[in-house]
Amino acid sequence: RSNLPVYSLDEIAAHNSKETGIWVTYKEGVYNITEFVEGHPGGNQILIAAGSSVEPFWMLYGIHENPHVYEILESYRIGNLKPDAMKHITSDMSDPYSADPKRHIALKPACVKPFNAELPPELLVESFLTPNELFYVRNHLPVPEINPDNYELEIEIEGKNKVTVFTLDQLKKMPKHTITATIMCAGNRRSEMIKIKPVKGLNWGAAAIGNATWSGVYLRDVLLLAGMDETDQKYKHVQFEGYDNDVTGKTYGASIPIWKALDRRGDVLLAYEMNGVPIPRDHGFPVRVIVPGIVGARNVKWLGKILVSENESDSHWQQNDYKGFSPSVDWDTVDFTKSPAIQELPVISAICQPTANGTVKVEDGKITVKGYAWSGGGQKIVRVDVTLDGGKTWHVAKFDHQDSTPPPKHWSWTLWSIKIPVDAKLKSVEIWAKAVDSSYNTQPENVENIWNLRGVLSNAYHKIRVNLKR
Ligand code: MTE
Ligand code: MO
Repeated sequence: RSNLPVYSLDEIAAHNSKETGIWVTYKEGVYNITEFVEGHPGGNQILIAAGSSVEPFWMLYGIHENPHVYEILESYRIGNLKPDAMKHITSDMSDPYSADPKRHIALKPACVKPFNAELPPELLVESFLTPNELFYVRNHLPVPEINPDNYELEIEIEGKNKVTVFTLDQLKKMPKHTITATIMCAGNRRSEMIKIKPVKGLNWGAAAIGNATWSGVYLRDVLLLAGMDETDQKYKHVQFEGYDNDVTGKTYGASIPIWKALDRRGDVLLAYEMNGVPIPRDHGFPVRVIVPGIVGARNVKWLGKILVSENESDSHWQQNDYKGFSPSVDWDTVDFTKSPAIQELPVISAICQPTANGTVKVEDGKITVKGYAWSGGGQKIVRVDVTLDGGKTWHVAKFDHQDSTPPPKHWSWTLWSIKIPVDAKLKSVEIWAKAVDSSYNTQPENVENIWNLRGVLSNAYHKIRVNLKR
């Protein structure tokens, strides 16, 4: 095998159709699977990896965990991935994004610089844990380059003239904890609000969300080590700053309330692993904050500094963004000082299979509907209701995957599915879904009445129309 040719990621990416030939990678192998595609038991699904790595899909579809599958793939080997192919080259000094990492082709960008991308929703619900390469990315700035050997985390407690510095090694020597938590962007499902009236923000579909295991040290432990007195009532917030910055040197920042940071049940982590491996660059390498139950924006990546303070972060993203408003507030009347920063997110669900305006097969008079549901603040999903007739008849979905942690520490999403009978005469149908959480909070019926100028908190009943195939 070592005498096979060597290919770069760009050469592989150029082989992504029947015309060019279909190449994929697995670990360091390069494979020409053009001939195999026709006979793939999973059908055309495999084309989503064309020109890219099949590895994350083998995680999604567990059926591949079989030596026989690997043998089949190996028979199509044509070469090897160029050593260091995954390392980028910083060549273009005029482009601050030239050092950004390579991304998987299946992530569909809403914006490239900065990089923001989500997975097609039908893939999202194939696995309880979202593979790292397929986890949505929401960057406001270029991805910083951090050498883990020189990494430093500064901790300051306001009013004490002392800054404590932790290296990555020091963090790794502290007790390690692992949690499973869903992270969701406040703008998830914004595209439905955009249809009502334009909003400011990226056009996210329903996949700006993912679920992963995160390992690291408790923020609480680190703060206490740094000399924080937890009985001191003066402090109200914990501020975070990332190593990512704009041309003026301004860094990304956010804060969370102090009770969340200090609460033993809060599970706030300074994480250095995602799904058992070092956090990938796009998701905050080498250390990010994981604030389970709380909006994505506070889960600061590339963590550089922590400040325990009387005040919230004064960053743009804490003060003038990621806040909710009444539907009639517009850009002339909006006053950002009047709304609190979003922290815990409300209950949400989404239909992922079938997809909006797609086609679904009727089998034995029924269609299968699949999706996710999740609620912020550690609430657990207790029910998902689905209707095909505008709410005249509701069907209760079954949970395909839910972890057993009780509220208020239930950080993961719930994957659900249901088979529902359809009227034999119908050619298309509108599917609605809504979830109920352990506080018996449920989703609002209409997106119109929760519309807001930033397009955040878009958690109305998910309503999609699909065509029926018999
Ligand atoms: N942290 C830093 N340093 N810079 C950022 O741009 N984006 C935030 C948050 N943390 C961001 C950040 C937002 S808005 C979201 S939704 C999540 O990271 C996205 O995390 P992900 O890219 O790992 O999915
Ligand atoms: Mo976000």
